[in-house]
Amino acid sequence: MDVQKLVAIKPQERQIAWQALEFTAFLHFGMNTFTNREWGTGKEDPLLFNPRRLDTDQWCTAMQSAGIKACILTAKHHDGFCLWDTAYTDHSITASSCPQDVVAMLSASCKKYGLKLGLYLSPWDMHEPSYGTGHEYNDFFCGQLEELLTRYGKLYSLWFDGANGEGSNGKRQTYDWDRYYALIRQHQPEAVIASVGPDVRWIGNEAGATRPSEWSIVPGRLQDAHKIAEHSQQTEDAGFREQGIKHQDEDLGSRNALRNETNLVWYPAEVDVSIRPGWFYHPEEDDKVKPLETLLHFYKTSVGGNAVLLLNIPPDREGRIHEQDFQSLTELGEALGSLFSVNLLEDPAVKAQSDTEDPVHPAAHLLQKNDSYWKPKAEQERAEIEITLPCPKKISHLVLQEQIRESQRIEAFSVYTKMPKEWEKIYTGTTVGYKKICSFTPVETDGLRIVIEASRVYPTLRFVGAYGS
Ligand code: FUL
Repeated sequence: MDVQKLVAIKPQERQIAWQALEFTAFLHFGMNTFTNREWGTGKEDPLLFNPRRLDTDQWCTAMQSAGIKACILTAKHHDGFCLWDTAYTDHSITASSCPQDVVAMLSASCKKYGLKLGLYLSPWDMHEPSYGTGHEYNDFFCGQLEELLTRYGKLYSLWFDGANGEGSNGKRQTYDWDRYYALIRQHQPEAVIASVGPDVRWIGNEAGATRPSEWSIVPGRLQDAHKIAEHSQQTEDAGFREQGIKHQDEDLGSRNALRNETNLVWYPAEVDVSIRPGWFYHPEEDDKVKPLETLLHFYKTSVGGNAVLLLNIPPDREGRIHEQDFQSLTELGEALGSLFSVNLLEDPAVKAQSDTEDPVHPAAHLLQKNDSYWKPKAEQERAEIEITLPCPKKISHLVLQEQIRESQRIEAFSVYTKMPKEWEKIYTGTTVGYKKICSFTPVETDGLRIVIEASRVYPTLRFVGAYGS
């Protein structure tokens, strides 16, 4: 494998902007909320949709309490019921007991609260009679997509899931993915197309698990829509979510895994996982909202494991985020705030130096929170950085970020702390990518050494932060 070819693969601007959001939310809301199901039938009476206290501002406050920066709403799930006033079907909020355009309401709330909005539009549609006809359904789907792309302002993500229970009703639809993608590029060129799409890779499970070495440079064949669908949820049964974990073990991007691949792409991972057992709200799950430790673990392994976290928070039958979920989110926001708000290296007296630094990209750059970065002056796969603090501090987390504009390069690294007499290794890791959060037993020290043991051509680092607990 020509390693120069690997580092020539770089992200698109829209992928960089998406990755920087770090922590995002999924909002599964729709007919299933009122029928207590995960997958509907498409035959539901629209009048069943009846949120009496619908409050999308409250959704935004709940999300912000956890530090979430963007959200994706299920504008249409598999049952075909639409949360906006669409001209293409009567099966929508317009015929429901609450004829308010939920997409419009959420779009206004997101603007007010400074959150970005994305939309989930299920290709599989159990209600629409033209489903399974090929061209006719593709026209219908593109019509709906175009409404969403043109009416609700700027969208950051269009999310297509791969699920289908096709065969159960004898209908099989050939999706015109290229046409859907072209429509999105035409109307919302800055939005990413996620899951069954070319910009954002579904992590491959719904259990919140990230690979220990998550690569954003992977074989292009992973973008194949049919393959993604094969691995996706095949039945309504939520048990899938726990079983899906095995998919996480695959090595997608090491030099060895890529050695025979000819087509490589930048295809970063997104971790979609629910705060509750189901994707939709079920009253019997009120006492099964995931506790703080689980949510913190998801955050550290996904945001801190070169992925974006897409945490599902399903609004309830009132049309609000249930207090149980709200409380978990608030606790998470507080915990993240107390863990990561004070960077112990953000002090003019802290010094960073490296063995062989490029004068244009000195080690001092990695103490700054901007786009500048450090790299060695020559092509060298191994390099060291030493950071000196003016006095000992208690450190429990180290955050490393590569400059992903220059590709993903680091393959192995170790962190050492300066003990009174010698250096002691406290952490070993593999990939870094957009962000790596290293957690370890708190240690008191005034010196840190980051040793990049292996990288592709040469490493870069854009940011290093140290945090205490
Ligand atoms: C899956 C769907 O079948 C689930 O209902 C959920 O929307 C999940 C995010 O994607 O494919």
